[in-house]
Order: sequence, then structure tokens, then C-alpha cells
Amino acid sequence: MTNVTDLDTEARRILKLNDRGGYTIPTAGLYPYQWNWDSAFAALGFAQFDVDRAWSELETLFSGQWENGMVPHIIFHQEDEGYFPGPDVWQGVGPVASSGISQPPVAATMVRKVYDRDPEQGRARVAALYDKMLAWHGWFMDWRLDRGAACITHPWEAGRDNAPDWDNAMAALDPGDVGPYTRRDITHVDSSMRPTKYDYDRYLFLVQRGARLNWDEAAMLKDTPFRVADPTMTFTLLRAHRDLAALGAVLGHDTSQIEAWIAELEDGAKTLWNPDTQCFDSRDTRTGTWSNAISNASFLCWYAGLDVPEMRDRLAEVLEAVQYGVPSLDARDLRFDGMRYWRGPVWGIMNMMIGTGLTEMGHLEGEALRQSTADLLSEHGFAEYFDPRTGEPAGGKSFTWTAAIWLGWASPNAEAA
Ligand code: 9WN
Repeated sequence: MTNVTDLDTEARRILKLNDRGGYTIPTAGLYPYQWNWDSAFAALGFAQFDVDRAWSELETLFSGQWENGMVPHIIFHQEDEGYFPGPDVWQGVGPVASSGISQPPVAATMVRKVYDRDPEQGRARVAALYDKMLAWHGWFMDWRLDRGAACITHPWEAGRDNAPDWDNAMAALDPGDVGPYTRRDITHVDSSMRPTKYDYDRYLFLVQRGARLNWDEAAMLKDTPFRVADPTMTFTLLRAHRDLAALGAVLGHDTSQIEAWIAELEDGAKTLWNPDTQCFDSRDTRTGTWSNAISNASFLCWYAGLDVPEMRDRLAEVLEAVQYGVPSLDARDLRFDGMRYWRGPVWGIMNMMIGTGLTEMGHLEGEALRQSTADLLSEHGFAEYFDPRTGEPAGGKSFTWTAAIWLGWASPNAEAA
């Protein structure tokens, strides 16, 4: 195992390596643009050694915000041939070239963490971002709610692209002829670690539909072919509302609107409880079908401030089946695929959110998860994701968010996140 100081140095080196001036790419080659939740996590990493740089990461993210409040999942600051689909396919309608969907809203939570590092410097920076975050959260409440739970309109919106959570909804899509296209991801990473062509045809079909409708939310909602209520979205949004309300209080704002949103989502989260699996799950809003997946997103409940005793039992069972938790899918599930992206591998950012939530609720599993994540990264490096049975690194290397959560959470030198 490499020593902790060397790992801290290496993690900082990765953040600087991927810095493109005001924003950070997830990793060179595979992901050459600014991604939404990646940037928020990057800010947590930067905040450990350069608070000013952490703020600029978040500010650049919000420079891509659309007039309707939406903050895109990818912002294309400069053209790059290495990624598909690029700005010409997405045809986003914001101030900067972008995609047309969002991603789990972790920014307000990371803004609060960055603020806590240096409240004096942070006050003006938070004040400038506050209304933007409020507008984004309001956009979710207006356009992404089903029975009070937050939904996704594209698998990429959940950030868990090929999770089994969307299998039923994806099977119901008929992509027809999406035209010829060339994937770039499988020129950077082995195809066994990536989504399949079946997935990409459907991803593209949904992008083409959005672009055709000019990304008009009302038009897209009508006869929507894909809408799944998702624990990632619901739990990150609920947590982000709580952090935004806390920041609003610091600034002396009236936060009653946010409190009402919190109550609505707390109620809505109950509609994600699958009685058969006794676990939080994704629900296809068009058919009411459960995905029956025990995923790492299920365990974001504590991060959202919800303490449900059964979930600790589920966690113990899931951890028992692997060497390094928390797997993106329970290894006992027949759909489990240890190296394929969101169908098995373990992801540092998810562990950070799960672990933070557990610790905040006073559960010792939180510290155990931090320790096992620290072991995983010390032994196997700062890869995009890892096989939970062996720790084998997978996907992109020198990965921004893995380095960031090392610095902000997993490293023994991290201040309690
Ligand atoms: C599509 C950048 C992103 C992450 C997502 C992850 C992956 C993109 C892709 O990479 O998705 O958004 O092309 O595969 O699934 O969570 O934000 O790291």
C-alpha cells in the first residue's frame, strides 16, 4: 500500500492535470468536457488545498445554466472530437453549448462543504450562486416529480447510465432508425466495461427526441417514452434542498419555499419503497413497475436524512457478498456484472455519499465504509470504478472525482466530510 502523503500528492496532481482553467474534465480522452456532478465533487477535492479554485469550479458550472433554471449534465466549453454525442447532436439551448438534460444535483451540498472550509471568503461566493441553485432546484420540482419522487427522463440524467434500474423502461423503447453514428467511448476503454450498442441506440433516440422538441419540457413531457422515478435523483435533491436551506439561513433569506420542497420529497421518497425487496428502488412511472434492483443509489437514504432500519440490514447483506462495497448492483442479483459500469462496479463518489450519510446518522458503518474505500484506492489507484469482488480498476484512469473524494473524505488526512 502506498503511503498516505504520496496518495494525497497524487490526488492533487490528478485534479491539476484535469484542470482546464475554471473547470475540470473527469479524465482526458474518455470525457473531455465539464460534467455536472463531477464538477461538484471536484470542488470538494479542490477545497482541501485551494478554496478559491473550488469556487471557480462551481461558478463555471452555473455559467451553463439555462433560462428555465436547468443546469446541463455536460457543458461543451470547447469542441473535442474524442466524445460522442457532442454539441451538434445535443443542440442544447443554453448560453453555452451543452447537453439538454441534467444530472443528480449534488452542487448545493458541495457548495456548503466548500463554504464551511472558509466562511469568510465563502459568503459572497455563496450569495452569488444562491438564486441560481434555487432556480435549478425549482426546475426539478416543476419538471421532474412523480408522486413526490424525482424522476429521470434519460438514463444519463441519473448519472448511472446502464443501471438495471432502467432495463424495463429501455426495453419498452423502440429506437427505430437513429441513423449511423460512431461511438468514441470504446476507443478509450474496453467495450466490456461500457454500455452496449442496444443501450446507445436508445440513449441516442431520447437525445434526438429532445433536440427535435427544442428541449421544451412541456412538449417532452407529453407522451414521454421514458420516465423513471429514481433514488439517486430523489435522495440527492432532498439532501441538496436541506443544504440550500441551511445556506439560505446563513444569508438571511426566507427559506419557507425550500422547506415545503423538503416535506414534499420526504413524502415522495416513500413511493420508492419496494415492499417485495424491502429496499428503496426505482419505479417506472409509465407502468408502475419496480426494477427490483438493490443498487448503491438505494443506500443514499441516509445522505438524504432518512433513517430506515431495514436499509442497514440490506447494506450488511450486500457488503457480505463482495470484497469492496458498495457495489452498484447487489452481487447476488443475476444481472450483476462486476466490471460493467453501473451494473456491478463500486464507485468512490457513491461510497462517499453513503458513508457521509451513515456517519451523520451516528451509524458505525459509515467509518467502516470510509476505511474500506481508502483501502481500495490505496491498493488500486484513482480509477473511474472498480470490480467489487477483486478491486480491479476499470474505466478511465487518473479520474477527477475519485481523486477528489480521496482528498475530501477517504484520506486519513481529510477533515470529516
Ligand atoms: C454520460 C463523467 C460521466 C459521469 C456519469 C457516468 C459517465 C457519461 C458517459 O461519465 O457518463 O454522461 O459518456 O458514459 O455514468 O455518472 O458523470 O464522469
